[in-house]
Amino acid sequence: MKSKSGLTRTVVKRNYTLITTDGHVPSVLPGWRNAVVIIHIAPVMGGPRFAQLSITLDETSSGTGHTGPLEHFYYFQTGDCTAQLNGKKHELTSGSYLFLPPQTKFKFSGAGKGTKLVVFLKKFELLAGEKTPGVICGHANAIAGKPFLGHEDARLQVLLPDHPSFDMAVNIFTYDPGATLPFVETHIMEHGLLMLSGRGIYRLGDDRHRVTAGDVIWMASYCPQWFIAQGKAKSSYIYYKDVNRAPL
Ligand code: UGY
Ligand code: MN
Repeated sequence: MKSKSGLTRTVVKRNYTLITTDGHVPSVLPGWRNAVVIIHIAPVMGGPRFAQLSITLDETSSGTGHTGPLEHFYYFQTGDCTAQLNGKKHELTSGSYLFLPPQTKFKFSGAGKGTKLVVFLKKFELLAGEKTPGVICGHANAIAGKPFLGHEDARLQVLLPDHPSFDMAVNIFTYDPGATLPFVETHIMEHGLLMLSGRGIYRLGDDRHRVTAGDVIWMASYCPQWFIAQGKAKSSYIYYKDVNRAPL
């Protein structure tokens, strides 16, 4: 979309970024062909310890590679496609998700036009005494939303096992209109977030921003954060956080 004002809701600060769709610029990601890749969050920003991407595919697209020392998480926002993981086939539809541990060979192909993936990448940290988790292929519809801290109007779907062998969590938070994060959170975990639907106000640090579907937010460790859902429809976001590891 062409701007005649030079204005944007995008904000880049030391302890958070809000990235709105009007500023997106695709980049090339090795291994991905005929795909629109947007890298929203990356360590080069100076704070994040992970990366968050969106990848849009069509019938001609493919993505091949090897996770190496990284873990990959893919959430299928819309569309469908086939993934071959270490040679084994998985059929993915809207709402499917994949967790790929280090040393996993992957190939994505056979996508429908407009298939959209949200991707989180992180260097996996093995915890002494634990095993590296295996591949997980799941669907958000199979994960019940549980009231967050007892609040029935703000429900959390926890997509990955709550187990110390995992060093990342990915959750979907769904709010009824008017529901809020119950308090202003300030914590060591950092977040990467994509607004999936709805709209509201996000408090980030000392600021408050209008947010809507398609917006991406990075919250640094200890960035104060709070959300209220606005409008007549439910609001939801998918978000990443680093978990289960010692600070030093
Ligand atoms: O898991 C979380 O820290 C979550 N409650 N944070 C958030 O939604 N900003
Ligand atoms: Mn939080």
